[in-house]
Amino acid sequence: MTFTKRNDALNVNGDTVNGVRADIAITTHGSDWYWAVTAVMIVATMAFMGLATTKPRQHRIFHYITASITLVASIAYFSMGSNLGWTPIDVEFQRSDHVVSGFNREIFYVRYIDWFITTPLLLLDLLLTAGMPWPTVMYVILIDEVMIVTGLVGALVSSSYKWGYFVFGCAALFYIIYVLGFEARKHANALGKDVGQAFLYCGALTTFLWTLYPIAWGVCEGGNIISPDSEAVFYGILDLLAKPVFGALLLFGHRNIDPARLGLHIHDYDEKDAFVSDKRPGHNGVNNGLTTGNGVANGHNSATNGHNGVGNGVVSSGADANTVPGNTDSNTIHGPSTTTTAHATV
Ligand code: RET
Repeated sequence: MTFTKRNDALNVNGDTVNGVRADIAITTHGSDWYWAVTAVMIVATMAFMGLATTKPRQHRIFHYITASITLVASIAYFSMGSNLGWTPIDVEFQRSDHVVSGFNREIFYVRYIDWFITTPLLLLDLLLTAGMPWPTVMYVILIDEVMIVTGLVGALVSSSYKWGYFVFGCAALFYIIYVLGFEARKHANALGKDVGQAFLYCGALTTFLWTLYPIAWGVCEGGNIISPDSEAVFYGILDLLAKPVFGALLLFGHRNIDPARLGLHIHDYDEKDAFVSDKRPGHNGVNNGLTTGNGVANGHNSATNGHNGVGNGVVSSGADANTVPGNTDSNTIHGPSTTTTAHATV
């Protein structure tokens, strides 16, 4: 039996969509490359999930977020490798260079669906690492969604008005970079040297890579300067660095950081319910699970106070805290004085 190497995607899923043929489209080389990236994304997802199983459940939050990012990307790249998830759009600039000559260009909208899901997760990875307060996390994510949607709409517009959307998207990116570079960096440093360093590496990589995306957009969907095959390579390399490489770096940075230090107090079934522990003091679990969910806001307290530990914020951040009197020893709360105050306040 002989095996022949064959990528049939372009034959099966042709270059005509809704009756319109895209004359500026990927070739089998582009499709092959997309398949290769799909494979890397799948392997990365399995690796991140495998690593997660080596940790107690309470310590897996960053593994889950990071694995979700590469999982979603695997499906987007599967679509693009299959020559699916695109629509033909009239180009604003008709070029004479044969690789980009024609009237319609394949615009892979599936890319933006991927980014719409994964860029908030990437930001969540970073902003949770920095222990940012949840309103900031939510707002930065909203601005990120604005950036992705403006990129998508701009890519689908044929006229020069596409650049209006592009400008909105770039403004959104500036804001995100500002928050990462200034506010979140300060927060991360306040949480300890190791947290500050993990954030610095991942934040710097993100800032650098994310500024290259609008450049790719400008020469692909925007300006129709480079071919769809080159587009595949340009965005593909960026996505590989921004997802699996970023993810590996982030998880490595987190290897010795307990999420509780970031205000992410998460409890598992083997820890006693804090309601029960309220009645039987001294029997609750390590993390007093009740504090779950207050995580992001907690980080805020600690970082702004400067001198308090992260965990302090937890007990002051909600009614939950009042169910754990007398259990301060088994809490992950650092800094007894604040703990006492917090109990008094709820
Ligand atoms: C667009 C065009 C509009 C202007 C700007 C853009 C930026 C996109 C970015 C995308 C990041 C994607 C990532 C994917 C992960 O794998 C939408 C291209 C500024 C920054 C990190």
